[in-house]
Amino acid sequence: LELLGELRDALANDELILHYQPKADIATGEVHGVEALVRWAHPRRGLLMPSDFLPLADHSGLGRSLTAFVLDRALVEIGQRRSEGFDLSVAVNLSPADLLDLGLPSDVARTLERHAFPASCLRLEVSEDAVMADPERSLEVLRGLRAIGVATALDDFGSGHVSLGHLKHLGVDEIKIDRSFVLRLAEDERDAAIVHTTVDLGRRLGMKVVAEGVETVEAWDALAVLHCDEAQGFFLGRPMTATALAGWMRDRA
Ligand code: G
Ligand code: G
Ligand code: MN
Ligand code: NA
Repeated sequence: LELLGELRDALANDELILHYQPKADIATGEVHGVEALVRWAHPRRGLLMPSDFLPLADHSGLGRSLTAFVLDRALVEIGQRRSEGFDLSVAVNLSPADLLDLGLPSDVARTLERHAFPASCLRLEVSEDAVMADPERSLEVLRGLRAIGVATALDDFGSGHVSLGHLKHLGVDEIKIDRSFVLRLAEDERDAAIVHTTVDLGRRLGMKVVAEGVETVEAWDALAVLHCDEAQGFFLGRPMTATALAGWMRDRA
């Protein structure tokens, strides 16, 4: 409860910061995208991770404000990287409340316009369980996002309750395979079977497939054999500040 009051203040006092984790094309090794991940630089408790405060935000009606903050900040910081010549798109995670709000697409469109940030360089990630809270309305919101030119991704795929029937109708542009299937991909044939099938499913449905939680060269190589499109994980890079990202991109070039 104390933390809830502090979280409201944190949004106002600029205590929330973003780290960015790179995502690479597996076939070429090129990095053209990052995912924005929120942290709370708490004045007394230190750096808090999303699991420390997102549930609180979601259960106390702060989900929409949090997303608005993260989207705004991400477009500013990645907009700076883009103006320095880095060809980057950014993925922002939506809160469950965003998917219940039919006004989200017009809010996002206004924010893009305000920052002169191309809609095609923004991707919005939704979790399976946020979608399942109200699949019909989520579908409508996702449709609205596509209509303004923003791509969508289904996060943590395989770990929640989205059925293949829902996947078929959602029309997301990208599936992110949950890291629980990727961490031991090179050692566990069952994980390999699941990843292989998901890559195939995504391709047949016209969706890009991204593996998250790629920690080792073995996992990376296995994903290359399976023709997975993109990889995200500690093997490629840890989440880092926007400033560190500029240096990281320069070092890779
Ligand atoms: O950074 P970390 O791995 O701890 O993130 C854990 C979870 O928090 C991830 O599932 C991610 O999707 C979620 N998350 C991270 N940043 C944001 C954010 O800005 N908004 C929302 N709604 N979720 C986020
Ligand atoms: O949206 P999502 O929940 O997937 O957010 C990614 C989260 O996963 C972040 O909190 C990030 O720190 C974490 N993460 C990113 N890469 C790896 C990885 O390679 N291994 C593990 N265990 N966690 C990762
Ligand atoms: Mn995500
Ligand atoms: Na994820």
